[in-house]
Amino acid sequence: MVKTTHRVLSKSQKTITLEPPLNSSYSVPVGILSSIVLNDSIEIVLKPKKQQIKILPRKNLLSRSEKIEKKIVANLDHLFLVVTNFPSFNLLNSAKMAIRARNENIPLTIIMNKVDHPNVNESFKKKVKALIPFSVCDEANDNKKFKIIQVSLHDDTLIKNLSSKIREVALTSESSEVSICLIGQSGVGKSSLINKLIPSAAQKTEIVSTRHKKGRHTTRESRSFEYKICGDNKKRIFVMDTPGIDSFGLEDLEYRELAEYFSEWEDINQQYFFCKFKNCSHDCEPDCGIRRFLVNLRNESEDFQHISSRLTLWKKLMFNINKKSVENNRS
Ligand SMILES: Nc1nc2c(ncn2[C@@H]2O[C@H](COP(=O)(O)OP(=O)(O)O)[C@@H](O)[C@H]2O)c(=O)[nH]1
Ligand SMILES: [Mg+2]
Ligand SMILES: [Zn+2]
Repeated sequence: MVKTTHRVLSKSQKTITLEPPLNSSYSVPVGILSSIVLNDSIEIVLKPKKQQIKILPRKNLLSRSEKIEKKIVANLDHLFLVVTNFPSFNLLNSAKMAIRARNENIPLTIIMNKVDHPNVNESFKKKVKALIPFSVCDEANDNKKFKIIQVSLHDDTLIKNLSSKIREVALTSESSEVSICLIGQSGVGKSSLINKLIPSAAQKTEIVSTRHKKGRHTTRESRSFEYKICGDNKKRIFVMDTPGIDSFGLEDLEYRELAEYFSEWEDINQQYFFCKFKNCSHDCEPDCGIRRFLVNLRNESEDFQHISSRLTLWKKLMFNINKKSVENNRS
């Protein structure tokens, strides 16, 4: 009996590729293939006449929707949510991705791409800020936790912002193997950014697109690429490309999960004004601390704009949550 463990580097309809050995293609019975996701750790046990495949316990799992299970990737150390305004930005969907990451305890960084493009203007940048919790104490450390990194494929200095972030994630991680995944709407530039950072990834994309005679670089399958940083041979970094995610369900979102993403409400309640009602929706209830806090900020201030856009986003998301969970939380 031989027992080996492997990382899933890519997954298509019929096969997965694994490492080690690097990029070995592997045919897997359909039954188990559907449960395997990118970056899973799997164990293969070879017995004299048969083989057994087992998915090892996952650290976390990012999926599109809870109801119709659409798993994207597992075992992440960090998630890069790539956003841009060409194609146009979808705040609600992006927020849903951020919430899902938070639920799975995956640290998130927002990568604002295509800053060279005229659509990526100040008003768009303000919109994106709604994804970031308002920091009540506004300490430098707090901002670091949830940073927006501006990049452009066509600007090497800005690309460095991205590579330094990857480096930072890798070097601050305790594990020797670090997994980072790029997600976002299609066309935001995920594949282009990975190709830029990892030249061997670019080659693969080219081969695929020539074979299928397609001009577009459409990523249908999820893939993982090893990113080498100079001066460190001990850390292994895997950067993952995923197909564009244009809709992200959160049908089963619980009130508690939403409240965690909008942690500033609780901070404001504790430090400034109190909402009269527990689980206030900060919408039309009397004596709402958040609305009072907002009134106290000056209209034109950046904080005012930030809180207002967070509040608008919160209200939109409240429509999406499992109504029962609000009741449960109230009792
Ligand atoms: N202007 C501009 N275009 C970009 C940038 N990054 C990517 N693109 C273009 O955006 C299009 C979609 O990129 P792609 O990597 O396929 O997006 P994906 O669907 O997220 O993988 C391609 O035509 C890229 O050349 C950028 O920083 N600036
Ligand atoms: Mg792509
Ligand atoms: Zn309130």
